[in-house]
Amino acid sequence: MSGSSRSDCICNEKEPQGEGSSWSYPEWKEGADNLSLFQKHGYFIVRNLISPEEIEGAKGAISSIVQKWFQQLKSSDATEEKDWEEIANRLPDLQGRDASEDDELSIRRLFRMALHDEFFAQFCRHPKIVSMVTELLGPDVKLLQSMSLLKPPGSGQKKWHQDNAYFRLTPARVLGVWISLDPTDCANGCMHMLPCSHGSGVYPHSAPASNHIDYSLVTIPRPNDVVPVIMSPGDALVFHGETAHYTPPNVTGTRRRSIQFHYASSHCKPTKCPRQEGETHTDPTLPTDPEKPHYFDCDPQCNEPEYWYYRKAEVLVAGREFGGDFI
Ligand SMILES: O=C(O)CCC(=O)C(=O)O
Repeated sequence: MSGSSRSDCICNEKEPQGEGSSWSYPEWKEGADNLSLFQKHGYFIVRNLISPEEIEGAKGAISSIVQKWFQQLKSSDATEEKDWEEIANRLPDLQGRDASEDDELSIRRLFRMALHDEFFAQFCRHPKIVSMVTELLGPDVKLLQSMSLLKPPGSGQKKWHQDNAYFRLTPARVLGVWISLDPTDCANGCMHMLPCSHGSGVYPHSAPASNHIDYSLVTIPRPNDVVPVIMSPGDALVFHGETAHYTPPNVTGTRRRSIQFHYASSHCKPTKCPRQEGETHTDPTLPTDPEKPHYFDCDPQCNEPEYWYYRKAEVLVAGREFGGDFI
């Protein structure tokens, strides 16, 4: 794809593969037993889930959210802290730069677009996606979270993690639908999966003291076990909420844009902090690191407001609401 160095990637992929990727993945097929495929591997690929027009629509909607956000930021006393939860997360290392250089290149993520943008409010109910997620999760499904991951040139890795370390839903009937808007490979930070890592619960995660909810796996997978998922625009990666994944830094000169929707069964419940229940699941044999005190399963601070942020559903997309669920 780019011919650039990709030495930052932890998998064993030696050469950029681009269009001619030799990797094969479990793949969704109309009318096949996709539920068994998902249950076995913890993820699958859907080729051409969305059309070229829908890809352009999504890119346009992202640009318009970014422009609106910067206008608001420039014309009011809004601060990044204030807006972070609802709109965007700027690249920390680009924060000092003048946003007018290129607003979109300074944005790493957009959050909760389905709540404040009409295009994404419709898009999360895309009939093909709803049909697929109800096949996997059952008839009652909520959109838990919408995100755009813009991965600009120079942006860093997203460390290994399981999404249910953030959501903490039980049962773990939760999945991500990650749709590429640009070609993705190891050089620009494609998704990397640890196949079959779902089904045994959430493994121990830790977080840096500077960002106590930026959870990542304590034990990093071995490179030989890791699968880089090389995708074309419009392809989707559907993965279980407990399937461990990571993206390496983007070492190319161009963005790697994607949109990601997390869906969960309306029957899921948020788990409490195990400490509140008098339980501790953290492996007692792990060394305690004063720089990383916030083990997922044994958080001394609890930090409940942040945890709840990741468990607040955005939209009911199919079936019924349930009282006392994860909203
Ligand atoms: O797209 C990325 O770079 C990472 C996405 C991801 O793993 C996440 O948001 O949980």
